[in-house]
Amino acid sequence: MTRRITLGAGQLGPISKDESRAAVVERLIALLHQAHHAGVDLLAFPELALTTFFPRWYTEDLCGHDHYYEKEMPNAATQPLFDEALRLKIGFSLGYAELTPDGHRYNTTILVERDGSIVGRYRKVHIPGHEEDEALRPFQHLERRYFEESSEGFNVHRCFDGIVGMATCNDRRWPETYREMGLQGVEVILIGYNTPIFYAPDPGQNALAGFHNQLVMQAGAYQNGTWVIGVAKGGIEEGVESLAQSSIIAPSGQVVAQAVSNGDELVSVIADLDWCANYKETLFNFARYRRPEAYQRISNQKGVMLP
Ligand code: CDT
Repeated sequence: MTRRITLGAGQLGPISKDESRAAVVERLIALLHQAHHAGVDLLAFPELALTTFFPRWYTEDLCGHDHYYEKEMPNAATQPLFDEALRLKIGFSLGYAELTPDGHRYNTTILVERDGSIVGRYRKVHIPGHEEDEALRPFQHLERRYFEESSEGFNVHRCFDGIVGMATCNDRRWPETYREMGLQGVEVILIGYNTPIFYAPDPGQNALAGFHNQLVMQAGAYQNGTWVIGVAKGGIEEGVESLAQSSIIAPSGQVVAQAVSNGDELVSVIADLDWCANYKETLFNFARYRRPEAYQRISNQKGVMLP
């Protein structure tokens, strides 16, 4: 018996500043319908999937962007997405800006099972960019102004007949992200991203944006024997070009499906979750071969100590 499920990446093209939540939810539902035709069980949507990527603009007052945050989930605007997913029996992950009742701001993703129950919530751990306006940049990346780092870590969830975890955008560049979940036996990692191709601190990296995207997710999948779905909001949004290249990656590290456009597009693949064991029980049998006692113990420190 193999545990086969169909995984999907619901890539989004740009969302303009003026686009309403209702219009975006319609686009998400259109992707759900395509997913239904492809037999998808679990569909991943991107980071901040309900709005434009607002951290590209500075507001003096932190609350200046409050209209981009969700105060509850589901809410009136997103309920039609939840209803349609339940009707079609498709589970999904959805990234959005969360403003908690006690005033905390997180870059959050929730995981919803096919029966409509919310089975997991992830708040982004690695928050990139900067806190203050850097006027010399052609556009800002103020995630560190608008989101707190979560201390909830990388948890996994038993659902979809397997073990599922989440990460968000910049998290995918850090090996700890995958390993934290790998150590909990993860079999599918869902990663939404918004990645501007122009990187102001070192534009020399621009041409490598696609390579680095693949490099980190393929390595994370292989080194932990897990499926990875990387799903983008791509295309030119409010004048800023973001990487598309949504992909589904097998536990072998191979890209088995990839978007061909930088707009709204479904990518899907039939995935055997039992294939994870081929890697988890051989080369990456952690219990047998991993040697934590031989590694420098830096994981609980804020900075890395160099010799
Ligand atoms: N959204 C997000 O995390 N994007 C970052 C951009 C880094 S440049 C400040 C990423 O790692 O793709």
